[in-house]
Amino acid sequence: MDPTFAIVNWADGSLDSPKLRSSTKKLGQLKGIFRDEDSWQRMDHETVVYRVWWWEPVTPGTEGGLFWGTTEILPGRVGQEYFMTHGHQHAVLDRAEFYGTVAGKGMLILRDENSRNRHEEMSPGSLHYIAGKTAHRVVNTGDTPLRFVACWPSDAGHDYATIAENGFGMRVMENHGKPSVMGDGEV
Ligand code: M6P
Ligand code: ZN
Repeated sequence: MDPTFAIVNWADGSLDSPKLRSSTKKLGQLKGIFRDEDSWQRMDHETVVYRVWWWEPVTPGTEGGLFWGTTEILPGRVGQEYFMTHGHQHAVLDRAEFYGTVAGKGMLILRDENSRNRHEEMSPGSLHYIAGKTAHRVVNTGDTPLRFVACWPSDAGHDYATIAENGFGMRVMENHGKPSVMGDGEV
C-alpha cells in the first residue's frame, strides 16, 4: 500500500495502514487518575482500559503535518468512576484537534487555559472541535466500547504532567445507574 494511504472502516473506526502504531493502556498504568484509589488498588491491574491505533504520515514534530488515530475505551468503572483516557493538553499548547465518535456513548471533558471546564456528550456521529490551549479527556459512560477517531497536528505532542498536577476539575461518576458530571471534590 502506498504509505500516503490508509484504510478506515467507518463502521467501527478501525484503521489499516502499513505504518500503523498502537498502544494499550492497562489499569496499572493509570495510577492516580481515578478518584477511588482503594478500588483501583483492589482491581486487576492487567485490565485493559483503552487502546489507541494511529498513523503518522510524517515524523512527529513536523510543523504543518497531521496525524490520525482511533481510540477504543472499554466499558468499566473504578468504584463509581467510568473508564477514561489519561487526558492531556498539547505540548505545543495552541494546537487544536478533532474527535469524532464512531460507536458507543461517552463524555468529552475539556479544561481551558483559564481552568474553565466544559463537557460534550459523545454519541455516534458527534464531531468535537478541541480548541488549542484546552486539556481533553474522554470517558466511556456506556456499557459497550466507545470508539472515536481523532486528527491532530504532528507537532502537537502530549503534555501529561500539567494534568497530573492540576487535574481536570471535573469527573464523570455513575449515580443511580446514570452518568453524572461532578466537580473534583464533590461527593
Ligand atoms: C486520541 C488522541 C491521541 C491520544 C489518545 C489517547 O486518539 O488525542 O493523541 O494519545 O486519544 O489519549 P491520552 O493520550 O490522553 O491517553
Ligand atoms: Zn490531543
